[in-house]
This record gives sequence, C-alpha cells and structure tokens, in this order.
Amino acid sequence: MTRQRLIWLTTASLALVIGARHSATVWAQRPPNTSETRLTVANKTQRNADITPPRIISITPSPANWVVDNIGVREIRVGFSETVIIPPVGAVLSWTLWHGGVTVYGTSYDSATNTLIITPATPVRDDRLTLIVTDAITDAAGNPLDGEIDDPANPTLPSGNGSPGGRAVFRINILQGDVNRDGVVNDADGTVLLNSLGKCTGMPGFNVNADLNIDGCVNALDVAIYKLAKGRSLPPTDLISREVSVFNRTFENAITDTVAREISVFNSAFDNEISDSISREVSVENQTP
Ligand SMILES: [Ca+2]
Ligand SMILES: [Ca+2]
Ligand SMILES: [Ca+2]
Ligand SMILES: [Ca+2]
Repeated sequence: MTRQRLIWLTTASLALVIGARHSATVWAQRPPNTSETRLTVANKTQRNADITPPRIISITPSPANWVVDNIGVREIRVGFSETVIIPPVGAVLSWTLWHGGVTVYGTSYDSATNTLIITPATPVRDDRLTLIVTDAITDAAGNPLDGEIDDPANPTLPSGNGSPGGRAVFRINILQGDVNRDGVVNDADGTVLLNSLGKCTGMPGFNVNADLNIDGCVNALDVAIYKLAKGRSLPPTDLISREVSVFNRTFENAITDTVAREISVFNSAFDNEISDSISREVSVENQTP
C-alpha cells in the first residue's frame, strides 16, 4: 500500500498532528480518533474566507455632474461593495476651498445599503468641496478599503487598484445656476437654459444640464435659480484638484494654512511644503472678506 500522509486536528489541544499511514493498520503516529477532525478542503476555504477589500461603488451627488441647484450639498452618500466598519474618527476628511476650514459634518451608516452618509452642518454652496474617504474603513474581516480614485472630479467607480488600502479623494463643484459647468454664472448659461426651456426628459431639445433642480423639466423654476445666481463664481482655479490627486498617489505634496491644519489632523505625513498653486488659492481666500 502507498504511504498515505494525513494531517489532523486534535480537538482536545487544538494541535495539528502529522502522521503517515504505511498500511491499513500501521501508522507512523497513532491514527486520528473520532474526537479529532481531519482537515478538509472546506476547512481551508473557511480559514481564507474574506481576502477581498471593500471598494466604493457609488457617490451621490456625482462629482462629474456638479451641483447647480439653489440648495447645495446637504448630504453625500458613499456606497460600498460590501458591509464596512466605519471608525468613529479618521474615516472621512472634508474641506471647502472658498470658505476654508474643516467642513463640519456628521456621519451615519446605513447597513441595509452599505452606505456612508456624510451630512454637513449647513448645505455647502458655491464652493469646491473636497472629500477624502480613508482606508481606516474596513470590511468585517479587517481588509482596509481599496479606495484609490484616478480623477477626484470625474471618478471612475468602483474605486481601488486591486490591493487592500488606499484612500479615495473626491472633488464636488457646487455653483448654483452654472448650466455649462465652467465655474461662472453669466449670459452663456442663460442662453443654454433658454434653448431648452419648456423641455422635459425624453423630449427633443431637452438638456439635462439646464435642469438645474433635477426635477425632469427645464422651466421657470430653473430660470429663477439661474437669475438669482447670475454673477456668482467658484474659486478662480481648480488647481487644488490636481494637487489632491497627486498627493493621493504619492503622499508627498503638501498643503499649508487652513487646508494643512485640516489634513494634519488626518495624517501628519501631509505636513510638507505647500505648492505654489495652492498658496495662491489660499491667499485669495484669505483676502476674501
Ligand atoms: Ca471583503
Ligand atoms: Ca488599493
Ligand atoms: Ca457657466
Ligand atoms: Ca428643473
């Protein structure tokens, strides 16, 4: 008879025993008894149950679409591919470029839909909002979020690069009445709006970008939103979006002043030198009454 090698688990001591059977009755060690469990493929499968990290599969509002209504961002919903554990601190970081400072927000988790809900104390309006979702978030097995995002302002989901770990950076531009999403509200927006006036979803000539309040039609409500906002603008550049994208990949870039203080809370590794572009933006912000 061919020598048969076996491994079994003693339930008394939880020790693994390795033995070899030379024949039907001859063992190099004693044979397993009924109180011991032979390891099976099923056992191995259980031990390796979950090695798949969670990913972000959705974010609302969509960064690519901007927010152009008269309310602003009241909440951000981040959907995950599986049940996740949200730590009480360090799960998210958010700031706005125009108004500065940490956006005060609350968080909650909807376990039915695996959705993290981030709620600013007041709606964020006419600003560029940056949201970082960190890999302090894990699945039930402890796998950290696979969160990398290629383009914060136009993210491709699901997140991640296939390896556990990596934070997600999102940029949401919020400007009431900005039909053409160029960062200023002026006559050009009014022209596009009028071209679609009276049209609803599915009708020829309906322009979804002109439906500012996302109610399915372009009508007097949208015109009112546009007129009230005419003349407003976003911070003059969007360079911070690229900066954030870079530091998300390298962790080497840095931001000082208000933004740096926020980030240092999140990760002291960000205490590096500010880039010129962000310096200028922060300077503009500081001069704003
Ligand atoms: Ca998992
Ligand atoms: Ca990753
Ligand atoms: Ca515009
Ligand atoms: Ca509308």
